[in-house]
Amino acid sequence: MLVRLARCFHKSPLCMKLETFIIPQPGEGIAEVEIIRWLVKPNEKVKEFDILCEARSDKGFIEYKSPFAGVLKELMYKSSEMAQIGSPLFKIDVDGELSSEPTAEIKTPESQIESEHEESSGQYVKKAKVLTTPCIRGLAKKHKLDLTKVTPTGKDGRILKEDVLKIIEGVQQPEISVPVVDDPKHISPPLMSKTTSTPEDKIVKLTPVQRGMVKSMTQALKIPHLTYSEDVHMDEIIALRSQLKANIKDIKLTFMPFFIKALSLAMLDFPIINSVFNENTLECIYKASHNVSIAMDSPFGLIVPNIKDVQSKSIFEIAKDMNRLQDLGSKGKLTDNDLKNGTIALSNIGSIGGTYVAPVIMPPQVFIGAFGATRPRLEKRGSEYVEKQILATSWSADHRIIDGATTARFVARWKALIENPSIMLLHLK
Ligand code: CAO
Repeated sequence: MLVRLARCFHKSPLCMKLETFIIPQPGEGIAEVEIIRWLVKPNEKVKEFDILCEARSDKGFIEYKSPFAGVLKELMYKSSEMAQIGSPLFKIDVDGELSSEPTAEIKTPESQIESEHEESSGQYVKKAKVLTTPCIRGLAKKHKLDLTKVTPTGKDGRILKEDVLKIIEGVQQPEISVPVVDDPKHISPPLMSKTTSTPEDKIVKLTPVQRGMVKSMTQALKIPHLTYSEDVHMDEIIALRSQLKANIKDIKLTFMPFFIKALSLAMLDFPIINSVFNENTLECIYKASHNVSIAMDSPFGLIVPNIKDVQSKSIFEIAKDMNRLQDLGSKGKLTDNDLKNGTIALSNIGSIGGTYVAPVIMPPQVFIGAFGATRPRLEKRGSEYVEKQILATSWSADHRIIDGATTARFVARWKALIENPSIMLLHLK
């Protein structure tokens, strides 16, 4: 990159006025961001305020816009690289005309993707596609390293320089990568390594989302948790959801919007459940807004955006918000606003499996609920056994300010709403 820039200056020192974009501080305590992707290639014209780059920090999604009009000349980071706050992100020639040089001279990380070929008995045999840059290919060639044996850690399976260096420097052995398991119930036969070498440990850098989790979970487990479990009959709400689902289009209506609305209604009589606790001032703030944080499993790890003002929303509005947050979460596009100011949390692991869990509170919140799978159970009614659908629920309260009796009463109120969903109708506005 630097060599290329020097060349441009050398060729035409007077025709280029380069302006450098420095990565601004997106929020307190953030030292770096992960570059998701570039939307513009070098040597393309850009206008002021064009979005050039998407990135994310542990606090959310960020778009970097161009403060200048001109020609984009240099990208300082590739997709999936970690970029330091305060370092240059890109350079723009603000007097720039499009270069007459072949664009191949200035390549984006995307345009550097090639497939790997191997010469064998005078023939070209196409091998598995390897995503990386020519520079890294050169490095691998120099060290006689087969790139198909390198475990990629970059975006979309791209091989980064450090992946190659780890092997060259002997930190890591070339290995066969194991595919990610999407369906936990599907068990593939084990991949047998052809080599006899002993397996090596692998050093994996945490993503911004995982780094956020390190901080928040360490903080959270300083809180004395009171964990409480209860079984809830789902038959009524299953029937109601089927009825409503048959009559609505364009919204995915799962059980979560009912759980969330019932939580909000139950909290009207238990305001301490929707409070935040300041241990320094020994004050509890009963929050007026019910901003319900939802633990979501995303391709980037655990994310916890919140649905704002649930107390004034219908079940359909909550479902719409859930759909929006799930969509943004799956693309890594949640904003700081989606993630901050939650007042209570829910986690539903039920679509994956499980019964009871010990959910971890997200301070300064003081309460969290978690749901396992709904499963059938035979129950005695008179002289007969009937099948009932049972949801296993677990709740954790900050035991410094909430006692077991309050927790039990609150959960009983929530359970009554789920088991008799028509009561929720009384609260419709
Ligand atoms: N019981 C019965 N059915 C359930 C269920 C449960 N507990 N949970 C989900 N389902 C059903 C849904 O109703 C849906 O069925 P339909 O296709 O018939 O509508 C299906 O399973 C898939 O649901 P979903 O998971 O896509 O949607 P959701 O609204 O139930 O949950 C979300 C949304 C974001 C909570 C969930 O997708 C998710 O990410 N869960 C994981 C949360 C997690 O990781 N928790 C751990 C936190 S600590 O690390």
